[in-house]
Amino acid sequence: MNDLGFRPHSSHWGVFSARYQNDVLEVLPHPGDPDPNGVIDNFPAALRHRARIAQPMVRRGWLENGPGPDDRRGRDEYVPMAWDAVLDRLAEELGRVRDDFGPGAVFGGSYGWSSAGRFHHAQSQVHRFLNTTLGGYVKSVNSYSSGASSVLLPHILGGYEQVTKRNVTWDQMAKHTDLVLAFGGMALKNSMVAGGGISQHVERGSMDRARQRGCAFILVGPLRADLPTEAGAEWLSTIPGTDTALMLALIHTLVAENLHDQAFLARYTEGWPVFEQYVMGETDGQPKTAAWAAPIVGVPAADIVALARRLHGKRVLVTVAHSLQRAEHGEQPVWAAAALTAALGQYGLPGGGYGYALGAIGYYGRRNIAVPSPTLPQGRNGVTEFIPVARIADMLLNPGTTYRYNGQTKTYPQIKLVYWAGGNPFHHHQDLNRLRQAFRRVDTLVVHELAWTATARHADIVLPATMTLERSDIGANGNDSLMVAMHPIAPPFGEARDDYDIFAGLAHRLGAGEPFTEGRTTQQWLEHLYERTRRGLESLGRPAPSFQEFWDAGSLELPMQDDDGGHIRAFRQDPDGSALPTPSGKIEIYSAKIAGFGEPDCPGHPTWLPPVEIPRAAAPLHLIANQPATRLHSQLDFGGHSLASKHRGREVACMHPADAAARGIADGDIVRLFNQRGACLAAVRITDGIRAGVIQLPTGAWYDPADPAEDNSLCVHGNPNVLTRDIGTSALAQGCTGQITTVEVERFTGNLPPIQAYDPPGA
Ligand code: PGD
Repeated sequence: MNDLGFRPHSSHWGVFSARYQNDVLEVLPHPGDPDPNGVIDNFPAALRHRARIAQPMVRRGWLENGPGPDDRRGRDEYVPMAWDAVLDRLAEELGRVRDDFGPGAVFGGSYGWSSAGRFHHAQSQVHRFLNTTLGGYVKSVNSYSSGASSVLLPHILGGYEQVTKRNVTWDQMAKHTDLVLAFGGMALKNSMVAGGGISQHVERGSMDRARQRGCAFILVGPLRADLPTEAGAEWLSTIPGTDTALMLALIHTLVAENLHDQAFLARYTEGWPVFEQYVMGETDGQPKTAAWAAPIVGVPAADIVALARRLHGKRVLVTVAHSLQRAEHGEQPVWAAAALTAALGQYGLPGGGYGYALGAIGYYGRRNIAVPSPTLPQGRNGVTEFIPVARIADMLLNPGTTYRYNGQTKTYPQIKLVYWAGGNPFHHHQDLNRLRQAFRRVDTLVVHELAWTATARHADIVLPATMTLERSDIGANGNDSLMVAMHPIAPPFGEARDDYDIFAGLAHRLGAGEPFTEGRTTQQWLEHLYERTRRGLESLGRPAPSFQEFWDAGSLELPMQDDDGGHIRAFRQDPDGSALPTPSGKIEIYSAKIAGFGEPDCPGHPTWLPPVEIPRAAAPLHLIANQPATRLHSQLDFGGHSLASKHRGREVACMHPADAAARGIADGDIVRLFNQRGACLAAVRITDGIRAGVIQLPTGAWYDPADPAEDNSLCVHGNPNVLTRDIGTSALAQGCTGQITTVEVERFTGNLPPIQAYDPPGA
């Protein structure tokens, strides 16, 4: 605590300190942060907002009729219940499902970012609880962030964590790179966030340093704001979802003009000749020339040829944003960029190579800490069944049916009970009207939440969780040197309890109190988790303060590993001794393994596969549904910083002047975006920073159906996931495809419906 009563705390969007006095919360960014994230300003208004959940609530239909599929989810009333009564009732229901159907009937995937503390990380708490009390649960694998790349990269380059977290750093870029070719850019709103908290936002400064040294940045994509002004980028405005075609054409030009690094390709890659035949048109009769790509990508052929020539002979860093792979055939741009980087021979050079997802999140492009950080052990899951995370609605709607994933044929399990804490599927999933139907199929949906999100409004049992500011924790991520003693800032809201205490209460009722808690209070857990780090420091001969010393100091500076370029640099230096962990030990431009899976939507080498959903008469515009700048996902959408970015209470969509004029839309108008799946309202900002034919609406505005009783009701607030399509990236990875869809837009002239998303049900 400082002299003014500010205590240290941390969030995914930055380390800060805060003071709560006389019902007023004040926050201050970490003094060592060169570029603090304004998202911390969501806290003051959010802490005691009416959207917070004050007491346990049970859906009336579930209370009256007991567990079972129910169409009233999402439009029913809620009945308050005392903690003891609700925990008794829930323990009984968990026992029923476990005894009658086994833990394989419980879905505990519970995806979501929850909050930054490593102990109260809600997803880890759910998993530990289900493992220790029920013997396991059906889990989910991969993430909504990187569904396609996390499956593809291990086949072609090595472990996902190695490729993203131990590779080219910002520091290397600032010192060595001549040209950054950024597919999808590196938007600061994304790198401002890092799971577990971050004390220094270095990305803007690093790009500034690189540019001042003479490094050129080329942004490829439909949105100019995807690189900060500090990068001074040239903008190659392209049609969404066409990067693979552009990459193939760049490779074609390099090969046709003999500018590709043949020695590198021969020594370090597997299967280049097969791929080259495809690029040159020898296998399918279509050379992937710049003239071929030009109409697909929406860029003149001469510009593509000029760009390819410009890449030759320079220290080039190729980056690919997560967003490119959060789309149909999302594996292809990730793989094609790997091939382009190989053709340039740049892997493993300081500041050169393939920075997959650099800038997508705050912990990429940094050094790694040299000691273990605190993590909550999750116990053993006795259920082996899993789904790729974005297949949740498919699983609930189609139990017993088969699907393909990473070379396997799998069967969706029959789920009776879904347990969710720390995530908001009505934010993160696609085709929300379909998701609504899916959640109606289960017997029981349990949600722990701090606020009345749409997910909470569809649950049968809603348990109020404390917000991070209301509890003690440790903030840490493996790529930031500051570990933070997160002191409690304010008392819990209403009757809210920590997720840990809720689970401990349930575990005791289910006869598994000791295995779950191991007899520890929260503070004893923190001390226990801290011990790993302390011992790591001791073994390095570093000062290793006791837990109490760390807690009193408020933070601890941890040692970092060297910036050594990771396994790709080692591979370049010694391709035999430090072979890549791929089947051939090399960069797989052609993968016999993937080819052997026989998936038409993910062949054995990077391939241009036109998307199924393209603009057409009924939906002529591409919609980019990307990450928001004023909040993390849907978290604290009711906070001051997030609300200030809305217009007339609606989320703001960006439109090109030509598209707006063609529809009689003016800046500030309210519009209706619609397609065959749903419709939502948004306010419009007209800008030439977006490509014509594209509209952009960020995610995170809380789903707010005009009439919750009606199916497919208009979302009056601007949640783009009522419009997005719920299909996997391909049969290889089955990743989320929420980034790109197609819509029509019209001016909304009716009476503007009120925003009700933040009002507690029945208020
Ligand atoms: P959040 O809004 O962060 O979204 O999806 P995710 O579900 O993670 O949800 C976290 C929830 O946890 C919030 O409701 C918050 O209140 C709650 N919470 C916070 N702390 C606690 C706690 O301590 N206890 C409990 N019980 N709850 C807590 C994010 C997902 O969305 C991601 S990662 C990506 S990358 C995807 N991006 C896109 C996209 O680009 N485009 C589309 N169309 N859709 C996407 N969805 C995905």
